[in-house]
Amino acid sequence: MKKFNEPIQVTRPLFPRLKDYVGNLEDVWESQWLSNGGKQHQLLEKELQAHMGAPNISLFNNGTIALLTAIQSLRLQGEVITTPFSFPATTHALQWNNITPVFCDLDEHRLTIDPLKIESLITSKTSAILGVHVYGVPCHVREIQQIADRHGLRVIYDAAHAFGTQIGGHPIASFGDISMFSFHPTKLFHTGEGGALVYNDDNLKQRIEYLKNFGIKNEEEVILPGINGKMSEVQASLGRTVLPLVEEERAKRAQLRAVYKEIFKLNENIVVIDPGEDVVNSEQYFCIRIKAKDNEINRDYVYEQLKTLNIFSRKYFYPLISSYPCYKNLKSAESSNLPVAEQAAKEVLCLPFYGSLGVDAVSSIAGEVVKIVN
Ligand code: T4K
Repeated sequence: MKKFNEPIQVTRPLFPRLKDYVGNLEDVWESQWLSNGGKQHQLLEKELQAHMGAPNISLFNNGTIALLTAIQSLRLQGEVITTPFSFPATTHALQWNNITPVFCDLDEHRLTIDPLKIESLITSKTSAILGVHVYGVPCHVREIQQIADRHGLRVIYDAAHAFGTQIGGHPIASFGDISMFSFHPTKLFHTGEGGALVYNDDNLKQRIEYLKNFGIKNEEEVILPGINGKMSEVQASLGRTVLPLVEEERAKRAQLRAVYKEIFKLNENIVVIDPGEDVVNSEQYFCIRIKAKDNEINRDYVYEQLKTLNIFSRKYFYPLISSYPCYKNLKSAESSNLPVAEQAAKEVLCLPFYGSLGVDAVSSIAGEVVKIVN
């Protein structure tokens, strides 16, 4: 076994050249304007709109506040059907809006919400479906929309991992009512911290813009109970320096994905989670499932063994959100209702995945994983 000299983390943010960022910051300093919809904010919004093929976009200070605002903007209430297999922010955003999350089990292959299990969870209180394109793998968007249309429900997607994902040539955010993107440093495209909502309905724009700015209409009128969701000029100008680097980074990651896949392809203990046919991959994470050979050689064993080699993989997303103390007493949180999610949470492992890691390091990490599981 070969130990890496330096710790290898699951991801590393894309860092533009400092002088390029400083160049953008000089404009900010000159403008003497640091927040509240300044020039950098306006420019980034336009650049992202073009890059993402977004009909409407609103920038935020992080993805979680963006999701809270999306839920407010659609006036959701009662119950929302969602996935237990995500980052805590997804469900917490419902709870902070006084909405009861109703956990739905997953599709075995995509690890996204299973459309065949949604309808039995709908009650007279259900107002929406909140799916997560986990690891950038798209939900079954067409089936979910059909269910929503049949029952008069809204659809929100947590697309935190799905910057650049496309289905059949359509940008991921063209599906559902609103999609939330995270621009945290661990994301392919980032603004240090940040996020965005992308949506088709032009009429939502004004309401979302009010909601993210305390509900202020003008100096004398506050018309909604809004929040502070504004992206600063410092964040926006960082985003403007990162954006031109994103496609090259995605291409490097695609190459690394191919290396991992080739090394794992004949191993029956390792299943690669892939986005499926006709999908452009966001290349946000590279995630596998470790099919335990016996009680000892399982995901946790692989995770620990990799650590001894200075390789820090992550168990995204273990534990399930439905097992958190704040949700575990909900009826839908019972393990017996979520067998696919329970099994996935025990098996998933995200391996180091970022462009500057390089092909040799990835070959070596993949080789070590194979040795551990064999
Ligand atoms: N929905 C979903 C599905 C999400 O995954 C997330 C966030 C959200 C909603 C909420 O969006 P935001 O409100 O965050 O915009 C990280 C991120 O903090 C979190 O944004 C992300 N999901 C989640 C999947 O990953 P942790 O607790 O794993 O972060 P941390 O600090 O352990 O970082 C992971 C690795 O990244 C480290 O091992 C090293 C590397 N790293 C991290 C940072 C921050 C760096 O190299 N440099 C850095 O600056 O949550």
